[in-house]
Amino acid sequence: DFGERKGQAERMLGLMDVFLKNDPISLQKDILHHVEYTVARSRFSFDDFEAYQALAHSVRDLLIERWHDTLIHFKKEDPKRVYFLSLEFLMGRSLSNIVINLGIRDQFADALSQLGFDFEVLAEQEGDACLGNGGLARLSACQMDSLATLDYPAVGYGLRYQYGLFRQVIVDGFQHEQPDYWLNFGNPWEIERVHITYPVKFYGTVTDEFLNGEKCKVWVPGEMVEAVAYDNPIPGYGTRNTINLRLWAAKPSDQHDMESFNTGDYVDAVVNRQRAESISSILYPDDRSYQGKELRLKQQYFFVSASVQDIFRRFKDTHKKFDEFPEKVALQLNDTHPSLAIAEVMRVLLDEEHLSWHRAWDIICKIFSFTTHTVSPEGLEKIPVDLLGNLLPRHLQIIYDINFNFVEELKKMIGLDYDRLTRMSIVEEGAVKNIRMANLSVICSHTVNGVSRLHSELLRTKLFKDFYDLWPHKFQYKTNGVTQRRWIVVSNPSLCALISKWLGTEAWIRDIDLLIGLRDYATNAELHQEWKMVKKVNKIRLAEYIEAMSGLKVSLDAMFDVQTKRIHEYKRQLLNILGIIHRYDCIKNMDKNDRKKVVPRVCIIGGKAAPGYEIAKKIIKLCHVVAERINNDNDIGDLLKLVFIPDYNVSVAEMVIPGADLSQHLSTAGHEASGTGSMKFLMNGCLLLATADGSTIEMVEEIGQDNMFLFGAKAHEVVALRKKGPTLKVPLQFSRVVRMIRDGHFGFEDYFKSLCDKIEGTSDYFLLGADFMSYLEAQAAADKAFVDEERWTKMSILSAAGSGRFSSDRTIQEYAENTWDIQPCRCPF
Ligand code: GP0
Repeated sequence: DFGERKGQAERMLGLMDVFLKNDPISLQKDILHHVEYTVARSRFSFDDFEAYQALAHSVRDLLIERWHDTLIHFKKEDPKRVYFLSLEFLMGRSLSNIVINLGIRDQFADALSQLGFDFEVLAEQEGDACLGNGGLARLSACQMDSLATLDYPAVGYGLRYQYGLFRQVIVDGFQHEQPDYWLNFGNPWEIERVHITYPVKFYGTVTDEFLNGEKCKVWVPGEMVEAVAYDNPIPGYGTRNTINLRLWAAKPSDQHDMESFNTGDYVDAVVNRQRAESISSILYPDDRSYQGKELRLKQQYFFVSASVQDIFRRFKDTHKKFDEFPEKVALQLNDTHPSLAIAEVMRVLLDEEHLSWHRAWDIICKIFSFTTHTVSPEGLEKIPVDLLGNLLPRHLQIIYDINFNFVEELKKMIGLDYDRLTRMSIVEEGAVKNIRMANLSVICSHTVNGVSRLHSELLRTKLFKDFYDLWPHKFQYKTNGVTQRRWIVVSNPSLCALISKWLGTEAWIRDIDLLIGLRDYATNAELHQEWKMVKKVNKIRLAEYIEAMSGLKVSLDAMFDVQTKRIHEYKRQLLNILGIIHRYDCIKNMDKNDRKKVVPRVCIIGGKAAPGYEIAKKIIKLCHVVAERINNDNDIGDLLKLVFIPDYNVSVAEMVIPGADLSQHLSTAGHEASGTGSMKFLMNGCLLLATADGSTIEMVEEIGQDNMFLFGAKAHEVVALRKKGPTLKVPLQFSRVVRMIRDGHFGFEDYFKSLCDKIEGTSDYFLLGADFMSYLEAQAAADKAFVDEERWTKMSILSAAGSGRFSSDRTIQEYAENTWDIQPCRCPF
């Protein structure tokens, strides 16, 4: 039968693979097919958004095919897999990233232009997926891209929040938060798996029972919800491999609270049931402090429990003996947020698989690795014992048992040093008893990673000193990285083309070390011309955005000076604003001749403040009142402008970063675990003005001190400076700008009083006063360099050329080799 044979042939050739249909006509047909049948608009009449939807579905078809092939290949090969557990993934937009990784961007762009559409315009129709707060969450997204590209058998697990990070709206200079109901217009990049569901249990009691003559624990839950899988295929670049990011959504379970249905209160019972969905409804917007919230704990356990069940199911499909578990499974804890996975795996092994404590514990110690992203002890999660015991009674028992065994062992090793035992215990005694999730994670993981060398040093000497002394071998670090696919190829196409032209290859997109080749042309006049052109194109794009957003016209000749990141006291956006006030004040006091020497600046600040973080919100307001004053001062003109970019997110970053001349990273040394924004700026040839903190220290090693503007106290000096406290002298210039704010120069003096109080006298914890002069000097050095165009361009080229170490490809390879012990598993083309 011809039809059947034809069908077989098609199956053998691959359904609709890129090789068969990358000609413009087939692609157009495919897009129009989706316009008509998926989007359900007439193929004769559809708008940009509908065209985007149809396009996305065409791309998705290609993606799904590769994804299936990869999953089948993994299944066949059965390699050890890494399961990347993270409560946050900041994916941003997907379309451009996906078509570039699939290698079909140009084909689609051609096909679309023949249909009368512009690829870039359609790409901008997509909303951002903001399922995360900041650096930590974007890091997870970059790492997924690298895991796929490097062919590692990996699965990402997280939560499918219905509301992502709030949208920041500025009203009268104040931040307001608006809900981000991002699924409103559908999400073509996810695949709902109605059949992949797991029950997740909460509350209830634990009883002792006998099973085959053996005593065992039985957890009788009080509530049950269903976790439904939503799969998000993540394609690698230059490979067929497409891995899975599985996000869980909460749905009511059929077993949920059956009692109330029998009591006759039907409507109430249904409404009650529906509440289950709230577990995955919202992302917590405070990046770092969410202590003591039951919903947050429920979210953590919900995604952990579903993921662990999924991992066990996959393992048991092909394996019988649990001793093989560590040969097939590596579990990566992205911060302590998923650390309940430790107790959950233990529970499953003990209570469901009936392994002995000894065997179960042995497995635990071989499968978990933990990465921490913070330097501050307050950043470490604690869970009140009462809360945990109520929500997850069996897990609390298990954690207590783990702790008991650990403390007994510890006593044998260090004796009865009670101070130390108290510090190292998983249980924190006190008015409120807490479970220290970081201690749990360190004790149960085979490896503890920091995110930069300095961070790791601080972990070993401060945060986890007691543990380091006990188990030095556990401690490693993997300096963070970002993916050049997103942060150069997608976001800066002109720079991408330029780099490929000068290196004579596109191979750097997979092999970032090749970037170093640009060093050979660092003084080449022709490259300088082209390099400057690229920067100009990106500055125009950014200037247009600023004008559209705020009505402000900025000069392209000015230095575009950017600080974009979450607003935090330790990140010192305030130092930046004080510096701007100082600059303004200086210009005001200059005569005509001196003004001619001023390097014009457009200062750009952006970032969200956690909704409950008062001081951070005041910093945003201060930025606005200062901007208002400066931008409307005719006496200043183009010499200085200040712009606050609202709602900073991944797609805004993609536009801002390539357009920056200078970027600022001002954290008080010793406070930024790594910093990843800086890496994106560096890759885009943007010069850095920074403290010697986190990964910046490693950047200096790569590109040299002469090519950056470093300032401020070093991490070890910070400690000494703080000790000096009240005897510290602050420079007059500093007192003067703070006085201007206090005296109401910019209005709202009552509102800003607490802000000023925080940085004057003994309370200047983040040392703005102490670092102020050094900061101004670095700024002056940047001005001086900027007027020497040739020198600046050379520094810019050398920045990009030296950024290779900060690719997440390098980070992931190090994790694979030194922490997870996994091998690439490449799907044949
Ligand atoms: C660290 F503790 N980070 C936390 C947190 O709760 N959220 C978060 O985004 C960041 C660090 O501040 C970082 O230094 C780091 O590079 C990033 O995690 C990824 O490791 C900011 O860039």
